[in-house]
Amino acid sequence: MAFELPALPYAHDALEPHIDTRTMEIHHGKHHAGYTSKLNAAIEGTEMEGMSIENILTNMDMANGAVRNNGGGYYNHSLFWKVMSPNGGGTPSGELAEAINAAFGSFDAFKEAFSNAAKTQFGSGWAWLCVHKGGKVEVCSTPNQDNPLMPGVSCNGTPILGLDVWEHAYYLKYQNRRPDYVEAFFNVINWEQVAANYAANK
Ligand code: MN3
Repeated sequence: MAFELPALPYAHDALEPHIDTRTMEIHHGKHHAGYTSKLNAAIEGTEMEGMSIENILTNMDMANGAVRNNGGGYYNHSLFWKVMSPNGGGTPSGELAEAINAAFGSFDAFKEAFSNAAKTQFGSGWAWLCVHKGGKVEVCSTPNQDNPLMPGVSCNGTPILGLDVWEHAYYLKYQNRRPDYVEAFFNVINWEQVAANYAANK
């Protein structure tokens, strides 16, 4: 069964003014849709057809550029839409907050580490908050559509929060001001979803 573009869990304009409507329309309807259809084309007729996206990425041949780029793009954006919400922002609570405090000392220190990962990723890529088995969390970044599930990537664990820092994610509204986009992202983070991701993968 082929992968399908997941529906946005809110309207295109729901994240205004932090993420603008036109960017959401193009980002979901063109970019994510493109990764999805190209992933399907890349795995059609191979042993990967019918596997879960997590299984494909965890076991992939990193030399397979079509699966690496489009499988990463499919997975990364599917996570990205879910970890944002028009009712987002604020700070996490419960065991996720405890794990963040254990790793970084405070929420503000986590925010600085995550923001720095996003701002200093050269060119296109993603910033991540990942969880390791046992519950420890870590911040890292990856280039292009790579992610921590893939073998040999500089960080590992399971992504529970991701931020797209490709220019297509912010250029219409923020132009070259990536730091302003990163700051705005914190107003829409869906911490309930991130906590659910943490609980499911710790
Ligand atoms: Mn993108």
